[in-house]
Amino acid sequence: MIQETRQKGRIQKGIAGFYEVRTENEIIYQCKAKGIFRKNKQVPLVGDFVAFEILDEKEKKGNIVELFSRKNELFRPPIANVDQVFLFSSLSSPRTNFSLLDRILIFFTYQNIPVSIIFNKEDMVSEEEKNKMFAYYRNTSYPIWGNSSLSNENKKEHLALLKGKTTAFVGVSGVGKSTFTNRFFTENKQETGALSKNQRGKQTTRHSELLYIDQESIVVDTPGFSFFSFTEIFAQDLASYYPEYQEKKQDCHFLGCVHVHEPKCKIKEMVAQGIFSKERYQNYCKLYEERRLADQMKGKK
Ligand SMILES: Nc1nc2c(ncn2[C@@H]2O[C@H](COP(=O)(O)OP(=O)(O)O)[C@@H](O)[C@H]2O)c(=O)[nH]1
Ligand SMILES: [Mg+2]
Ligand SMILES: [Zn+2]
Repeated sequence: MIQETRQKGRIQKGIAGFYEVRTENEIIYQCKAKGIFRKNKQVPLVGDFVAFEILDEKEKKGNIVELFSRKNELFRPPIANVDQVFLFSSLSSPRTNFSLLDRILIFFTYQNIPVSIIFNKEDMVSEEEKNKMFAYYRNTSYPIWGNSSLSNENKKEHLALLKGKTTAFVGVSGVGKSTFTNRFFTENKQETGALSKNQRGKQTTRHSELLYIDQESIVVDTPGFSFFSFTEIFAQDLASYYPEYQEKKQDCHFLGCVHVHEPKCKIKEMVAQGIFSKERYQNYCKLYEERRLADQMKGKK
């Protein structure tokens, strides 16, 4: 007799059309997604909350029949329902690319996903160098801290920050995301190590999966990326995704000030006073110009 029982769960892993769905009781079912999703152009993502029908209870096989609405989705890597992002960068090898880091920050700020910045490999630099790097984000509202994934220092504090949330670890390759992740697990370790120069002979494609510290505290170690672009954000709106500029813009003389060429601009004043980082501001101006040209191109089409 075929018994169809509906259950709820969350996709923790997806490989080649199969999805591992985990229930609240921590039971894992191997599921397929029926054709209805293809018709609706919906693709189930890791992190999705779903309903599925049990096809075979003994073999733990099922069919996903419904995707519940998403709080958010990341595209690179594709994950749904992220509560926060830990954005990793390293103080040394590879040294932080601030312009790239800003782009990533803008994207998550745009998506309304809280981001903390972790400067890893602090064991490799002097206190002075570290402070210089930290100064780039002075007086922004992003939580930011230094770390060495090689030590277990502050692990308790990190666990407290991860508690009850789904956290994605994001950042370019080689900054220590997987090493950091492995501190919280005794099994199912993530592969770590620097990429070879030509990237041959190394498995570089990995699937993101939900890793459960406990039933409510979940981390996602993501493969690195080195390029980040966004097309939805207009030049005019760019400064809205710099929290410290956004907070002060009402003190600019002109309404709709974008803090580039306008006189009596509060942001420029604060940069000149050294309250905000000059480098971050210069990178903002470059990005503004890049977006402005892109908007112009779009307008001409
Ligand atoms: N010195 C130092 N090396 C680290 C630290 N974290 C990771 N590494 C090393 O950096 C390399 C890349 O680490 P990995 O975790 O694979 O980076 P991922 O690509 O971001 O996942 C490995 O050789 C790690 O041992 C750290 O805090 N300090
Ligand atoms: Mg890794
Ligand atoms: Zn301004």
